[in-house]
Amino acid sequence: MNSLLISKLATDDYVGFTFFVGCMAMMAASVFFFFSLNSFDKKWRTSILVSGLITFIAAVHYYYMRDYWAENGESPTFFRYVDWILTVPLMCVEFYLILKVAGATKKLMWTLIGASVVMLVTGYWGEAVPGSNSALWGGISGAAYFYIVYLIFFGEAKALAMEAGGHVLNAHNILCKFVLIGWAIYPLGYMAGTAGWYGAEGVLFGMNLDMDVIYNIGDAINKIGFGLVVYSLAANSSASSQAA
Ligand SMILES: *C/C=C(C)/C=C/C=C(C)/C=C/C1=C(C)CCCC1(C)C
Repeated sequence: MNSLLISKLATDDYVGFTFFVGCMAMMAASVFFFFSLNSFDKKWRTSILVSGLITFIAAVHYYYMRDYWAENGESPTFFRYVDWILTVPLMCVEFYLILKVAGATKKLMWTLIGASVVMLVTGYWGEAVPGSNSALWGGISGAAYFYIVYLIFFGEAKALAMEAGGHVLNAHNILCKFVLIGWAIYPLGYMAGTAGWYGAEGVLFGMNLDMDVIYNIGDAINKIGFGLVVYSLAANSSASSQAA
């Protein structure tokens, strides 16, 4: 095989299509975040930089995943989880960074990161290791996911957001919804891609949805959307501090 040549993409290859478009969207978002860096107050620059790093890391992984899919016609599970194990903890860092104004501790940041690593490692086990009990590992992963939801909706992170108030509270609340609704897309992809759920593998609730299409849609919504919430927080807050 000549890997320098672009593989043919069949017109009904939705998976290949979403890998391709996902790659472009992640690249465009990264350029957007990086170039906007200097237009905001200094205190927001790290947050915007992290938004750009999240989409940039995803862009590079999508470049490889697109290729992997085109060459092998199978799910690039390994690259997928390497992408997530880098980008999801960065999203946890994002919560910490915006709550720092209210005194968020590194301990909170590491607790969120720890829970996200448990969520992803157990998910990988259930998805990638042959003969593993996908439902059991998915359940453990789901527990870690709900722990994250708890911390940001009701726990320490929420208390800090309330203390910060204003634009920060507003942004925190929107990010919480991304985690509750946007991140819930992933367990659906997992169920569609592993055996033993509400149908045969590849079929979920009677719909024939491919796991990778679901994951790719989730990534576009969550990685770019998350970054845009932080972007508008920086824009709103920089604007009101200039007016003051
Ligand atoms: C940019 C990538 C993101 C935001 C990825 C998030 C991934 C998840 C929230 C995955 C969650 C899972 C479960 C809650 C249970 C089944 C296994 C996973 C790993 C798909």
